[in-house]
Amino acid sequence: MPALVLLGAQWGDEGKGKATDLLGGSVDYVVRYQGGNNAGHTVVVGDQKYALHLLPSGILSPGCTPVIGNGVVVDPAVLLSELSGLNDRGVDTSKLLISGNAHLITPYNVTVDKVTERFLGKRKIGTTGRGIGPTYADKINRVGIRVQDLYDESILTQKVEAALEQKNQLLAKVFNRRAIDAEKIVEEMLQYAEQLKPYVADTTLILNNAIDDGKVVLFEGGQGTLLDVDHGTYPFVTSSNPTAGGACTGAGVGPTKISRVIGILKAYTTRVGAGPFPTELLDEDGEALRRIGGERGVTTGRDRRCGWFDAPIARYATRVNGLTDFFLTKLDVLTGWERIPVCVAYEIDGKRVEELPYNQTDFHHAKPIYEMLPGWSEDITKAKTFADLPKNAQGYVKALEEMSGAPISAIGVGPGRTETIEIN
Ligand code: 2SA
Ligand code: GDP
Ligand code: MG
Repeated sequence: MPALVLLGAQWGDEGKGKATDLLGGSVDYVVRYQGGNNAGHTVVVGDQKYALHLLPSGILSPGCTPVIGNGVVVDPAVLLSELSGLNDRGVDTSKLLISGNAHLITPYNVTVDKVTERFLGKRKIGTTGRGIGPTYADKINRVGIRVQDLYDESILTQKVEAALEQKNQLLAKVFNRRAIDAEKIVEEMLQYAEQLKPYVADTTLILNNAIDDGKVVLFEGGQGTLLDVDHGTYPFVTSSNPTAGGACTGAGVGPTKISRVIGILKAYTTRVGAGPFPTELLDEDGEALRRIGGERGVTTGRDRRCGWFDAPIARYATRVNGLTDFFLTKLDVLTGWERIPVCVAYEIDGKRVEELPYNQTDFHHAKPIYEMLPGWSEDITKAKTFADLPKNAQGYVKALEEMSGAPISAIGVGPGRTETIEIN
């Protein structure tokens, strides 16, 4: 098992942080390959709770080298404050590696993100406001600033000036904002250069050598499959590729090196931000899932929208990621419902549709077709094996496995490291 990917099978917040942390002990490198500090991963270790945004969850496993790959967008101020927060709590962060090719989120990217959302009003995406989309836009427009640029002041100045040329016109003419001063931005970015220097490395070379040496490398996705800019519910997506292919481009590792792709799948569904969500519940069941599941954004504190499990989404995730297996999380949250509805297909314009439609309008019109599964009332948080689960909980897991197209290899029954059932 030299290299494996762990990613979200739905709209993010499936419990990837906990799953990565769980594997951390047997993994040599944990690599973030996309996104930035829009991610929010909660990891509970004993009585300690950690909220990670930019750093890979592997930073909490002492034997593991955490890596920020080239596909990530890095806000240097956030990174340094996350590192010092962990250091204050006794976590050793000295092994961190950051790709010199990763792009930097600059203050003007954050400004553009916020003013664009305000400008869109009712049509807004509901971004996290962390500058993610505008930074990736600069990358694709070839006016991005990379980590390596911090070490050449003249290049950095030229690049910041080039990036601001168009933006300042846009800010003035469209958003009625004052121009941003390139010199001030360069000055601020240079402040971070020395502090980040010890971590900057050729991460692609290091990771490929590690895999060739038989080391175990885990690629940790942020967000989820349906937030993918290519395969998600566009335009209500993030601006990167959380799907499995993103691990290759976002870390510089070929697909032939990856032998396992784990999809993290919540036993129900949540989403943060705007966009279609067929099984969304706007009633007391939705409120109960939010309350019992603690469904609140780790980065922005926004309430997550909640709904029942959606099997076409899980099948879609299996297909576009080539999933080898699933970790099913938060099964404990469903304890207490007499009957649990599961969406098995959609009705679109009067027709039954089994698979997630590629057409945006169709997905907006999709009505869930539910199958009712019997619930359970016993506390399952102490279950250590599949056999410890009540019959109906076993039946729920088996039904989801059958509908989702890949085997379930672990089940989460609580937020703690040990509250997991592993299935061989
Ligand atoms: P952005 O900021 O450009 O990436 O926003 C675009 C869309 O992507 C969604 N998005 C997320 N959805 C779920 N979880 C995310 N991370 C945080 C968490 C979210 C939070 O773990 O709770 O705290 O609000 C995440 N990051 C981005 C976002 O809601 C937009 O729909
Ligand atoms: P991520 O973005 O995928 O890493 O997920 P988040 O950390 O944003 O959200 C998942 C939340 O569920 C966190 O608060 C976790 O501590 C919690 N969690 C993870 N697995 C389980 C589980 O099996 N049961 C319960 N009750 N909580 C879980
Ligand atoms: Mg999250």
